[in-house]
Amino acid sequence: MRTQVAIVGAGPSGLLLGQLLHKAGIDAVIVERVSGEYVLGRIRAGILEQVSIDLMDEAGVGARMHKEGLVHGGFEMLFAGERHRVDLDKLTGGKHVMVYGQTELTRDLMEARAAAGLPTVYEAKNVRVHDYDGTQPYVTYEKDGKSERIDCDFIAGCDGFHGVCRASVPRSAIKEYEKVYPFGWLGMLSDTPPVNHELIYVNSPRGFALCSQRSATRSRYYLQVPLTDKVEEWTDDAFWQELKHRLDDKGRRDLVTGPSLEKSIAPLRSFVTEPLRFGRMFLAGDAGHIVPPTGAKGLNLAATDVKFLHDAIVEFYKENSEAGIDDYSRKCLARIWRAERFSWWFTQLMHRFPHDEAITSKFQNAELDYLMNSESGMKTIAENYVGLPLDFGTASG
Ligand code: RFL
Ligand code: PHB
Repeated sequence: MRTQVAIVGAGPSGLLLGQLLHKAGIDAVIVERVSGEYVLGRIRAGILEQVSIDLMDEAGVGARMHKEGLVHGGFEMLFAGERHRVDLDKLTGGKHVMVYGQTELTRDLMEARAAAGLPTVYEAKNVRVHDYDGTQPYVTYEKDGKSERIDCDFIAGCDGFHGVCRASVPRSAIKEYEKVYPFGWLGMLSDTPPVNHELIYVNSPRGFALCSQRSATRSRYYLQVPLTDKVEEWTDDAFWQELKHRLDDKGRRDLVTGPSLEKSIAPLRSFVTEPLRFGRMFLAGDAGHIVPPTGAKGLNLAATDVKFLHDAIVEFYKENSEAGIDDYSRKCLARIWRAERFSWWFTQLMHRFPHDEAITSKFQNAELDYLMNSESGMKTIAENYVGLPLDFGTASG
């Protein structure tokens, strides 16, 4: 088989890239390790920044998102027993975010791809990338016991943190920066109305909690838990009890409990790979970087990588120029490091770390108190949360 771009991974990055390239008249084949149903079963992100909303529109798959997505012009921060609202709309001159689950976004992209008859190989085993240092890279895999090969001009590594693309790069050609946090997030999805019409980020003496949602009838909650906890040990009742402990009186009154649809524990990590381009192979999304989910940045960063990669590939084919390709890493990394910083900062501000001294939570509360009572402090949180502009700071490098 021959194509222009071989995309490894059919998560949000791979599917969005495939759709944008298709719109630009560029062929791509996607190879994915697991089944489509498995991909859709992963409950992950919930918050889209404007750049991601715009890209879904550009890819021609935004209709359901605009119908069902919930526009949020603010969120709440609960600490020292009190709530404070971050008015995104007012603090950023009218910007907002949208609650639309990663599952739904992925489904929209998958359906558009299937409707356009574009090739995706699901359950491809033993995927390998070859010769990306030259001009004739190729991807091999096994499917139904047969070995297959895709010849291409470019390889897009959209295969997530545990993917094969980054792992195939010689260690001498890559630098990885990593911080692993000493706790995880236990997430629970339930068909119950959300406790609040906006998200609530909670810093409590018992640890962080997040009250999020997917719709007016579906809630998504998270609890900070020790890494040693096992998800099977957390009954639904235990989850609701612990969430109530971490909420305020109003939250305890308003919380509607019910059976869980899904529960899982995710570790938290900050991770960045430099560079993101290796000859004719590019890393995009979680394949190149991970943020702790506190800042809701992972999916949005993936979407911006994909935008920059799409623009660079289009420039290559339509204008016969490699300038975009050459600049891919630099452009992505400038944005990535800003989001990494925000996500790390917001994580350390909102969580309880295992060996913290009593004074640390006092520092956290003092910082939160300062931020909530300062116009510039509030603006800092708001402008990072809605997402910094794509060209932020590029003039000065
Ligand atoms: P994905 O989604 O991991 O998809 C990669 C795909 O590649 C496949 N793959 C392979 N395919 C072929 N061959 C191989 N050898 C392969 N190895 C892997 C995998 O099966 C998979 O289908 O990466 P992608 O597309 O870059 O998307 C990134 C996002 O999934 C991720 O950044 C977000 O989910 C992060 N995230 C959040 N981001 C936000 O922007 N807002 C949020 O509110 C938000 N909340 C979250 C999150 C992540 C969470 N977890 C579970 C870490 C909440 C949580 C709890
Ligand atoms: C979610 O709804 O899954 C979600 C929302 C905000 C975050 C992280 C996760 O910061």
